[in-house]
Amino acid sequence: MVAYTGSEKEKIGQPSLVLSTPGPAVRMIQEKIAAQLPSWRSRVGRLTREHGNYKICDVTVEQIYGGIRGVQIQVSDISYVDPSQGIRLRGYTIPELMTLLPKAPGTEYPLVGGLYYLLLVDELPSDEQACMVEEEWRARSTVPDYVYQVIQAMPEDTHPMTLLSQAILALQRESVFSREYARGIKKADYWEAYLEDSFNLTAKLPAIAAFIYNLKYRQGDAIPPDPAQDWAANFAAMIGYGDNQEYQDFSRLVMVIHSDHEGANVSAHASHLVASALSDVYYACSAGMDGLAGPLHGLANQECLRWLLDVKAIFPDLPNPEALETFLWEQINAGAIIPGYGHAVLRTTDPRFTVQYEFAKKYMPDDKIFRLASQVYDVLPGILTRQGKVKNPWPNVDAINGALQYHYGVTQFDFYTVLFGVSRILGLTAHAVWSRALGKPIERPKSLTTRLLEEMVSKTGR
Ligand code: HAX
Repeated sequence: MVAYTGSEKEKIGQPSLVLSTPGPAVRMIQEKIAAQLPSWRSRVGRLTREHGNYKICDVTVEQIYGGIRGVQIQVSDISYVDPSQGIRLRGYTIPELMTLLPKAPGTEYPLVGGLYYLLLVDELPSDEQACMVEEEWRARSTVPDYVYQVIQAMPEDTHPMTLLSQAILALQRESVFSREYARGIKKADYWEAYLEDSFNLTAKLPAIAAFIYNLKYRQGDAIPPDPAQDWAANFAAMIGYGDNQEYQDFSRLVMVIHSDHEGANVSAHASHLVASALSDVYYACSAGMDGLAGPLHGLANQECLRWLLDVKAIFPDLPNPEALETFLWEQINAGAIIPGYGHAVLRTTDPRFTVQYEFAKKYMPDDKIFRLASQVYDVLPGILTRQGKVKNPWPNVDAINGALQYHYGVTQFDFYTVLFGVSRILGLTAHAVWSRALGKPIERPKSLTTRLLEEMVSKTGR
């Protein structure tokens, strides 16, 4: 087995990969996945062999032109968005995860290493297993210097999401899978190399994101990692919150709730599509981040806070409910899209919104921005419902996240999607590992022309 042992301050041009044995957490996870694979492969094999012609749904012309909304085109056993209940990660709701995942020492908030174990292995980890993942991350967390140089070489006004995506792409040079593929590893073993790449990338991403933050907003004043901290708290420490237990807990919460949202949202699907060509985890995750950077997806996070601040500028003191309602109607009637509201799948308040809302009620009940976000939550769903256009009038995860970040002093809202991305890498990589483990083929649907569609519908006379 091949593993990346990490490297200290590598020079550009020097190879950084070395042969070694994987760390204990990777070995444990490999064994756990390998033990499950015969059963998974037989289940999938039986479905395709015995029920290959079973029809899941029809696709309408409206769906083809309408973003293939509602067409069931993916299988994700890692997470599922129930329209009326929200996300379940490996079957567990957000409140269940907050209770059941092993906790970081001295807090009621989970170790993200435990969540990653769950996503990969489909089993709740013990405290020891969660700590092993954290330890493996620590051991692999050194980022080669050339990645930082790529980030530094970019113009100052480059969006942080561009820097994040570029950094991931720059790391592609480290891919164990790409190197092993060139050497001719067997298809059945691809997933093990993907797992190696996934651990290396997820281990390094907090340091990369912190570097971007410090470069852009703290005059490049880097803060060294704190090896005593877990993955999420260490990230918080590296952007200046080493002494702030409350923000570290918020970081743990954020990293859990943003980690995955089933397989067909823009970032997950983009990443899956790219990996289906056997592009490695770095290529796939860089593509996923590019999708996350769109305002209708992860960038909504920053748009929400920008919008809340605009509203606050109009109502420097909190508006009374009637004034807010009038203002929101004006916005809606003028055709504005209110960021943080609506969802392509959900038909209820996003539980990822709720858990942050509860956190804010506990730790910052009097914060002005939070109270404004809260007032909007009281009024806007009713307005959107009465207007009757939006399929889901309820808030999604992004409606509130920025308000909390802002409260703690992370006021640079163009960074918010990066925070989302650091968490989402967990889901993207877990999907990639399992896609290779189950031998999923290259994804290649078929496109039509408008003329062909016109001919098809004219034949039916409808
Ligand atoms: N405010 C005002 N109008 C809205 C709206 C909102 N928040 N959300 C949807 N609409 C409008 C749409 O523009 C559409 O109008 P038209 O028919 O005139 O085009 C109509 O309502 C129907 O849209 P929909 O079917 O309910 O929504 P979609 O499935 O097409 O899109 C979106 C779902 C999330 C993209 C959409 O609700 C939106 O743009 N919301 C604001 C941006 C946002 O919060 N994005 C984050 C989503 C969560 C996420 O991925 N996070 O990463």
